[in-house]
Amino acid sequence: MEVGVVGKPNVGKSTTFNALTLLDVPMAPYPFTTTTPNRGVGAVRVACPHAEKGAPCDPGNAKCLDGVRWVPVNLVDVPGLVPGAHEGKGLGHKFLDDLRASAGFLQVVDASGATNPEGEIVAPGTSDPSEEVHWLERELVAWVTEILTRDFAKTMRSVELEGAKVEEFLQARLTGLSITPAEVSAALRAVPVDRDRPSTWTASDRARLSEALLRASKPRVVSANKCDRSTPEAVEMLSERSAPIPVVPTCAEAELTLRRASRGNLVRYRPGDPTFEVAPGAPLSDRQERALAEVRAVMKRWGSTGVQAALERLVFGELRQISVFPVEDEARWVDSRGRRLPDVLLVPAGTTAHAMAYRVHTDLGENFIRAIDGRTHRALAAEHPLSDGAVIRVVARK
Ligand SMILES: Nc1nc2c(ncn2[C@@H]2O[C@H](COP(=O)(O)OP(=O)(O)OP(=O)(O)O)[C@@H](O)[C@H]2O)c(=O)[nH]1
Ligand SMILES: [Mg+2]
Repeated sequence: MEVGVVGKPNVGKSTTFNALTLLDVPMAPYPFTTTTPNRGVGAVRVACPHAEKGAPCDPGNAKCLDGVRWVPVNLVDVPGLVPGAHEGKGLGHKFLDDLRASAGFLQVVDASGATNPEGEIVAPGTSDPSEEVHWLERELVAWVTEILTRDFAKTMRSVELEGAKVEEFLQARLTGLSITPAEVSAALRAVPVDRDRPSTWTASDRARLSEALLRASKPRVVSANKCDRSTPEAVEMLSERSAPIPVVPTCAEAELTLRRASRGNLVRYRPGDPTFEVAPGAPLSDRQERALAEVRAVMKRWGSTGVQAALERLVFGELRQISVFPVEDEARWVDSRGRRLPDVLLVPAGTTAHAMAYRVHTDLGENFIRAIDGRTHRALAAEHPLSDGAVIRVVARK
């Protein structure tokens, strides 16, 4: 799974990305610090069921800390977008193509209102961050529209002449954007267009279709960043004005400070925790002490730094991912090499046993006979939807 970190310049996208990945890409208090996309790996938390077996797990793809598995999620940090990017403003929107594979977006905004639409610093409270949420939508719609309608009139005339289905044509064109055939069909149902005569679709028909596609297939969560310089009232107003897009207050700078200090063994902190502890005897400089005191104040005020929560809100809340643990022995929950609960998969809620088998391996999907629930030891039919945290053995033809 991949998540794109997007937004206008200078809001803290790279700081968020660095905090989530512990990489070290450039961050600076001016616009267009990032000029090419950065890629890295963050993680989301799911409960590890190893305690139910009274024995430790042997993680392969997701480390386990105190019963919590950290499941990798790919992240892309792109250059800042400005209003009019689709017409070439700022750095334009070419790099949006680097977000094709993203399942959803974490939009970072400046909740302190201290950067203008171009990312230049202005007096706090001058800029309304909800405007960023709305114009980013327009830029994203313009991006999808452009992909959707490349050579549209010509292509659509030939689709009509050949008597082909517009639905299939659009599905083929949009798979590159990680939009599923089902999402294309749903968007075509939601927007009243004449499916038999796509060459007659107006520009506004196409834009409405793009908007429906985007809403259904690329959900967004807003990270109300720089909350250390904002107020609960301002974040509340942003939430109201951004609805139905969820808003999570964040302080990326604090999260980055904590993750780095934790890596250096100066503090004990697990991302997402409401607080942290200074490690006994940690050799903190005065500067570090002051920085940590500020972080503590932010966490006290907002409950946590919010960064891990924002990512998880997107992955679990908006993208509706659940965890499943494939095993090869349903009694001991081990794989063929005796490793207990080696892997965790994130799959969309509603994923069937058969679809999960395909996710593990194409062969397993093709030769699927049935699945076995590791808790009840009951057989599950191919179309059985899996529950969150399920431990599953797939029985396949050899
Ligand atoms: N006060 C405060 N400043 C922050 C926070 N997060 C980031 N910043 C600062 O905001 C500035 C911009 O951060 P970046 O991460 O470079 O922003 P960006 O969105 O990647 O910017 P571009 O790459 O130019 O689009 C830097 O000076 C950061 O230190 C935060 O939570 N609070
Ligand atoms: Mg950046």
